[in-house]
Amino acid sequence: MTVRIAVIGAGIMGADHARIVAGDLPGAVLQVVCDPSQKRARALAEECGAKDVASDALATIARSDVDAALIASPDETHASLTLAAIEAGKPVLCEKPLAPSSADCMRVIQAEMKAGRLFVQIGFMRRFDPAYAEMKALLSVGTLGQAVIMHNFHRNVSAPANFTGLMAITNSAPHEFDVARFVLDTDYSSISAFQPAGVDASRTGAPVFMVLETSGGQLVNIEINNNAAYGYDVRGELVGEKGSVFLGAPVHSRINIELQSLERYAPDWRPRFAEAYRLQNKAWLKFVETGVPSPIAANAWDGYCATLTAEAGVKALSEGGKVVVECAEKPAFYHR
Ligand code: ISE
Repeated sequence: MTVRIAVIGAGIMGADHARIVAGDLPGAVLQVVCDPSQKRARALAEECGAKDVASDALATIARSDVDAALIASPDETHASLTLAAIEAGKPVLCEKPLAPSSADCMRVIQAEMKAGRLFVQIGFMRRFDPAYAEMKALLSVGTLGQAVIMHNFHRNVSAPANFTGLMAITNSAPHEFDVARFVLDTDYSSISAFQPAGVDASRTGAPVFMVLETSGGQLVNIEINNNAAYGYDVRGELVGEKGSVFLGAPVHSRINIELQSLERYAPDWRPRFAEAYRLQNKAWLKFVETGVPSPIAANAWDGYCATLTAEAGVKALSEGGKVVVECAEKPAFYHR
């Protein structure tokens, strides 16, 4: 059975997912591209060969010719559209974050538990990145010994005009909040957040530096710099008692020119994590087909944990000092 997918949102991520569904997801068909801008929806639908276009997200999710929804609309719409998909009995891949507030994440969790089965996968695609997968594997087989510290750098070329200073924590850092939890297989106990004194904190994309403690006794540090200028650069190093492992980035060529040798940085996250997005979407399609979620994919509980940590990080930055990350008790429903 071909899975008929509706992509909700034709912005930067919706367009990327539509291209993956249309061109690199055997077993699926791009049934509908939905966006309030019909011009944008039509352009993407024509590019990808979608069967139809629409402007009403809720009506699209309810359509009888839509089997599953991929939500890539603005962050503040994610929770309500995910709830609609659960209500319609349709599996959903919801781009991060699940919701800007942990309370709205909890509404999704309660709806999914009431429905009695898992419907939701969250778009924390780094879990599928081969480098993070190798990092986690080396830790789990004991090569590194006990993990002690995880370093994370996350640099964008420049922040979009609508990016507020706090979105470094609420929009960008959730990737690290989730992937460090995933690699270390732990939760956070506290977070501290800082900004360089010499930087205008109100400036879009001002750097933020965070230090988190985990319930497993590790330290996780995260640098977010959304105006790094030189390239899209995500780095990491997992340090254990016996060794460490650096996060590698896919390099397809090295250029020798004018007495120099260089590698190019990606301009943004889409080419840097191209393989991760494709592996994530393939895992989601298998979830849609079988009802069995991928053991590594992020679910609604993971989405809640990332948003809760972001909320604590915003509090830590504004108040100073260490803020306790108080995660609710994980329901058995979400135990893998
Ligand atoms: C963006 O929303 C993403 O999800 C990217 O993966 C991340 O690198 C970027 O910082 C976010 O703004």
